[in-house]
Amino acid sequence: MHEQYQPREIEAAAQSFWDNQKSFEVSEDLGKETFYCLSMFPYPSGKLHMGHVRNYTIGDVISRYQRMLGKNVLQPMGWDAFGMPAENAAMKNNVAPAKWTYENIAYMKTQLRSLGLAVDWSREITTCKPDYYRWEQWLFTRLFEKGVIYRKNGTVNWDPVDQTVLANEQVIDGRGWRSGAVIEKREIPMYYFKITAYADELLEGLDDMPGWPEQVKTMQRNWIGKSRGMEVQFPYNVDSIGEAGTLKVFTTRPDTLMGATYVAVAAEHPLATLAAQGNPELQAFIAECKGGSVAEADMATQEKKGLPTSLFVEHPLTGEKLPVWVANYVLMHYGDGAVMAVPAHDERDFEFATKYDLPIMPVVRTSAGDETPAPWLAAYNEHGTLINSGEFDGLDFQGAFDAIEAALTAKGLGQSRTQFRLRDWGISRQRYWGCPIPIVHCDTCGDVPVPEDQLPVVLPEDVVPDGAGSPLARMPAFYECSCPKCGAPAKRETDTMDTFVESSWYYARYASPHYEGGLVEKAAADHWLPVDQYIGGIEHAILHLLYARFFHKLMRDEGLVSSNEPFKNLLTQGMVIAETYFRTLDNGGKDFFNPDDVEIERDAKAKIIGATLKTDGLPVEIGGTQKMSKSLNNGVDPQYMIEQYGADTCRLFMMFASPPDASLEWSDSGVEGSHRFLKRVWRLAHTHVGQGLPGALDISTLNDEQKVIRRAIHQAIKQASQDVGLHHKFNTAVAQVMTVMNVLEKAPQTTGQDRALLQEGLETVALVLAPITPHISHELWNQLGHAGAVIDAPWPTLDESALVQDTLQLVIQVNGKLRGHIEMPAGASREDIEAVARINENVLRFTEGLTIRKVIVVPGKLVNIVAS
Ligand code: ANZ
Ligand code: ZN
Repeated sequence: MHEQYQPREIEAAAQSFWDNQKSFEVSEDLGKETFYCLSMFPYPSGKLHMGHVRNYTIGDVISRYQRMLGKNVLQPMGWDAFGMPAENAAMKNNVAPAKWTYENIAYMKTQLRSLGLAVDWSREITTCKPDYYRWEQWLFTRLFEKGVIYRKNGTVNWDPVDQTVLANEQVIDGRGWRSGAVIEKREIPMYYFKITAYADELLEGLDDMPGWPEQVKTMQRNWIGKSRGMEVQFPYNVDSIGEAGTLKVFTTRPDTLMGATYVAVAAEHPLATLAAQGNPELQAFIAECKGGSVAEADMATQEKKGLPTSLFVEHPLTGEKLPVWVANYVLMHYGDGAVMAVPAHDERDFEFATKYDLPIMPVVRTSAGDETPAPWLAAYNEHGTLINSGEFDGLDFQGAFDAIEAALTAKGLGQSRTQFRLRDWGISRQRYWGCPIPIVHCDTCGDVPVPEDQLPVVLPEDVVPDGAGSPLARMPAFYECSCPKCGAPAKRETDTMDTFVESSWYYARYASPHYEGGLVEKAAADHWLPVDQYIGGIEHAILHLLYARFFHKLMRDEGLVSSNEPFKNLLTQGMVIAETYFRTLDNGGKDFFNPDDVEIERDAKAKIIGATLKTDGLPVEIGGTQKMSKSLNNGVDPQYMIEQYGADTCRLFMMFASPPDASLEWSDSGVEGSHRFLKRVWRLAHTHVGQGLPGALDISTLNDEQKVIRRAIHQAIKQASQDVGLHHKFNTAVAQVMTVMNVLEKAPQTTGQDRALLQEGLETVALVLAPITPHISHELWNQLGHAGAVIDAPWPTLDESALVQDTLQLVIQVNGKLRGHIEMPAGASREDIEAVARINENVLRFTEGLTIRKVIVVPGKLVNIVAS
């Protein structure tokens, strides 16, 4: 054993041992309990960042721990390899996205390997390869035939200069990111997954998922957004053109119907189109609304604007005439694209009515008892007793809901309805680097799914996109084909799928990654699924996790998997954060400096109070800790850390600095501290091993001091088992190991028993650390005399008897003041304790001349003698 801790050698040796032994390749072992541990697979962006390192370390610690419990653990890894960054890089560097992606994968794989992950690399998946996306296309054709996927027009951002569709994030302040052109909305045919058909199941399933964080479930519930309400119809009659009909609106507050003072429709609403005929001002406004971004977040925050039409509708109960407005805050794709506006009780309507001087009519009594309308300062949106509502006055929310529903139903002008916020999932992307949609358009047969024996539709890999439209749409070699049904010349679909599709089912493919007979091999899928532990960032709380849950149900309904949900337990790891430093530029922008280039000054409490740039010595502003990112220039390169200190130090620091779900603040001194600790462990083991391994420990003949040491060892096992097994609190488990190390370093080493006890202590340290710092544990375990590898050793077992304390130390107080200690057998009675305390020499001294009035005994803790 080397005297020095040399992580580079130890880590290389351990890793090649695992590789040679194929230690982490697993198969369906029916004799063992399975554990499927999955970390969200990375996008191959170029190199690992600290967020990856944290994510994969957490997953690895859990995997290795579960293996030590005797389970058959599957931990796979792969690449979420389609997507826009590859196209952007391609345009910048004039290199094909495929080449760029495969090179990144190769490099990032060596990085991941250097972390020493217990990954079954034989199951590696790369989503941009035909052997993967072939099954995505296969599923697509099945779902298309079933009607779960359908085609309809969808709205996209259209860049009129580049002649291309842009993603929401490519539209900046309403303009194309490359061309700077004002973006238009365009309707084009797209494919949709009917996720709304599963809305109820996706919502209700959440009630039965105790292994998911509450916060994530709440986010999903809100996203699905089930609202119970009513559809209300407002009759109209446009004399000028002889058109009559009803305007349908969706409302969650039918109780406020008598307070509706106008109705508003979206710019795309047919009534808006009708009203705009011969009204150039309205036409211009509608065109303006149709421009801009389609992102809903922008719609919610933009200034409310509208124009009146010359149209009126009739109130369904009173017959009163209400004006029809076109308003930018009404969304065409929610509800019915129209609202009944109740300014007194809805914030958006209130803001709009105030701006355009429309009447405000309160119909719900506020908690302050207000019944009079103006001048209100805000809408009152709570439920309450109805006022100003004629026959409905005095009713509460539910009473009004029912009564108004009855009144509307009687007239055929309304009925209750449940509405979801969730919309069908449009998956068509007019991009190159994605999975081709397996459809052929035939003039006679329409949209024909590509037959199974003609799959996959292979994406050509040698294309360099130029940013102007989809390159596939300009490649006859790709799109020219014959109709699978009638054989006539036909055109292949040139859109590709949203990359969220690939990540919606990859976890299932890992069960049988090389299977060629189908998307999954049923037996393998049933063996491994559902995933026992899924780990990833909170940023995926909504879309990815919802789509994956949806896909699981689609696969279930295709008979591919047997479970209802894909991920039993979910751990959302916190962010990796670091200090930021910047200077404000003349144009108001910020110039960020890497923390490495900044000299900092701290106060006595280690709070940063000043910072200067190393190069010029001048002050920089302190921006506080924020998520590590390129734009804030506060990233730390994992590669550098691994080269400098070794993977074990990085892993230990990450696990020790905070629990996995909290944010982790990067600290160079924390990394150094972790490194020093591993050196201490090494040093103690080196000294111990150097003296030859001791004989067996005889626990029946331990002296008191040895018992205390052994208690510390087993206390740590107990605590660490709970921390890791029940709560994933690796940080406190590491703290336990540190406590044991303090004890072991001071333990006497005179007798054989002393040395045998240190052996037990060091073995415990190696085992408890094994999931966290697997390389050093691998080496220590062998050095401590074990022939087998530590990965095959079981998690240490607690010896309860070691925790039993024969004697306990009690504090002695006289009148509440500490006056000494006594040792008592653990099972001593109150009477015995009191008797011994009374004759203690300090007690005698401090009670001299006084009368003992009372003796308070807290067994195991203290004796307080009250004397006066
Ligand atoms: C009248 C009313 C009175 C409303 C009131 C609210 C409060 P959720 O809960 O999200 O489902 N709404 C309906 N369709 C809309 C659309 N296409 N664009 C914008 N807003 C729309 O919201 C339902 C409420 O959102 C509906 O209830 C409607 O306003 C509005 F005191 O109707 B409410
Ligand atoms: Zn045909």
